[in-house]
Amino acid sequence: MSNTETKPRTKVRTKTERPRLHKVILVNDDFTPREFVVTVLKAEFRMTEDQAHKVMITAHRLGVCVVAVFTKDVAETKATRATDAGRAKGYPLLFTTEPEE
Ligand code: TYC
Repeated sequence: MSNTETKPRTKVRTKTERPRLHKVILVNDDFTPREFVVTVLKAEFRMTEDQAHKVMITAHRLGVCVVAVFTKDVAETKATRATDAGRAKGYPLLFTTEPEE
């Protein structure tokens, strides 16, 4: 009988990788009122009036603005909820997500 059998060994990982974060991106449009965008940013992303206004005006001027980063699930849920808040009022307001590099 052989005594040389070895137990399967799980690979030792010295480093624990963090889950990749995902950006929530606010997209500009020509129809959603500025004040409504600010209201949604405050409600869904817990921003102050000042922070929300800066993000809104950046998207308005440049076309898009990164709102915040979260884990994939949280980013997608927040982007969907914020987009739905606009849709409920008939606005084409859009929040998208993308993985961070
Ligand atoms: N451009 C819109 C307006 O002039 C305001 C706006 C800003 C809409 C940012 C969407 O992501 C947005 N009423």
